[in-house]
Amino acid sequence: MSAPMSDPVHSVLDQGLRAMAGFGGDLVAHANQIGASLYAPPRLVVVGRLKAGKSTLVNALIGAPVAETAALEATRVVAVYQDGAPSRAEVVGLDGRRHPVPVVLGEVSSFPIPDEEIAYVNRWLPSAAIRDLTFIDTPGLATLTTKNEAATRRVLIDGFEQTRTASVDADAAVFLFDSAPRADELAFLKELPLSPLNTLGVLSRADGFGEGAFGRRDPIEHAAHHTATLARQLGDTVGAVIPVAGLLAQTSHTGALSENDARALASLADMSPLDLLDLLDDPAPQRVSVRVRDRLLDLVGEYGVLHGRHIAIRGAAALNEWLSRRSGVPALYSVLSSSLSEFAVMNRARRVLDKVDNLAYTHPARDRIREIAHSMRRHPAMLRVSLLGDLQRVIASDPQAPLVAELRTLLTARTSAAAVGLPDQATPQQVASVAQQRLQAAQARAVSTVTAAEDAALVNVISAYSALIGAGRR
Ligand SMILES: Nc1nc2c(ncn2[C@@H]2O[C@H](COP(=O)(O)OP(=O)(O)OP(=O)(O)O)[C@@H](O)[C@H]2O)c(=O)[nH]1
Ligand SMILES: [Mg+2]
Repeated sequence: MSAPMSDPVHSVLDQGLRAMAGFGGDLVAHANQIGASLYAPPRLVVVGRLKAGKSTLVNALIGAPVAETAALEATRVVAVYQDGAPSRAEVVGLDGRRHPVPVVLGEVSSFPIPDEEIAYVNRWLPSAAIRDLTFIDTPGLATLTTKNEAATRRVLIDGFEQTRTASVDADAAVFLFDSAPRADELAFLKELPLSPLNTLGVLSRADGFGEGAFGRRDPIEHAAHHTATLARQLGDTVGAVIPVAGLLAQTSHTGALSENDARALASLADMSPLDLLDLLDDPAPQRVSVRVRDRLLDLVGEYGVLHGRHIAIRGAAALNEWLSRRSGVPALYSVLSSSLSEFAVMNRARRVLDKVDNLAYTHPARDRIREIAHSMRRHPAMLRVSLLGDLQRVIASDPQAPLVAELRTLLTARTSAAAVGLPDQATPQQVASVAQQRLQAAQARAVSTVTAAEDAALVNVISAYSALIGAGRR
């Protein structure tokens, strides 16, 4: 294990694991193994309907064309992309066994075991883009190809409870919709063992939203407008919804676009939109060859052709910059690296604690391990980690419970004042006084709660208000 981190949550867990290793014997190996997940980057899984644009988005985020996105080729297995050299891959079987897979010219060749026996594929490649966050691409959820859906379910949901080795241990999720979410997708979202603060909605293929590129409204603006409605509908499953055109970002971020492409696109700049629309459908176009036209469509889609041709006059670099900005991926990235990462890190802390608990069930030194788990949990720095777990469990048992809003406020507030619903300029005494009222209300509710999840959550909510009262007195 490396030196303790400055982050208080990490320090608490690190010290606990060191104490556990101090008992010697096989506990050294256990502590190291659990510690490895503490120091690895949090894991973000990309899920959604078949062909929603998941692999395209993963490529755009990684900045390399590593995930399969061919129009006819669906993603068949769960793939975990992490930073590491040399570029290599291994298949993890449902039985937990690992098999190395040859990577030739950046491509993973065939798998040594049948798809049905694969839990996921680990893929390492040297890339700064995945240093702080590991990305997981998944087969699409669909009614037609239930085989693909089964592969995703067993590592995210079923795997979680039954065979823990087959779980990819996601800490956060990006859920892609390319239109209104379907009932089965919403059901899947609810089953994910993650809180809404760890889940981000993406309205994908935004460049084709509504009537598409040649419609009356700009599809990306239209999609942005629609995300507000979606965010309201999905409030108890996702924290926010962002419109994204992954294809535009994939082309820009992977360096797929050449100066020749920009020139070809610029040569269409003087056409009227109607003539351009004809050219896109024409089996024998005049201005450019079929091959060039189809390549442009593959690279930037109809939207990129229609609007990018004027930018392309300034060259490939300007076009790249425009594509990236228009794609919405930089905006997505900033959410990923701020709030979503923060909750992902907290979720991972919770997984570390769960692993210590599990060990206490099976190990002969169970009492000492349990004592360590207790002392880790009791540390004030761990309160937010507990509250995040409470949020997920309370929503799972009753999404309408009043505690949901209270937990969310406590978890997302940036100041003590905001944590009790006061404006930021409130004095510490005012904060303490409202916290006192909330504390009493929580104590009164603790007598009459409906579910075990609420019972457990109220204990932590009461601790949170007590801490706010204590801070106000100081
Ligand atoms: N116009 C446009 N096309 C996109 C976008 N994202 C993906 N596509 C296209 O949609 C098709 C499917 O994209 P993928 O990224 O493979 O979708 P997926 O969700 O990974 O699909 P499965 O793995 O089969 O479930 C490809 O032909 C992509 O080029 C987008 O933002 N805009
Ligand atoms: Mg895919």
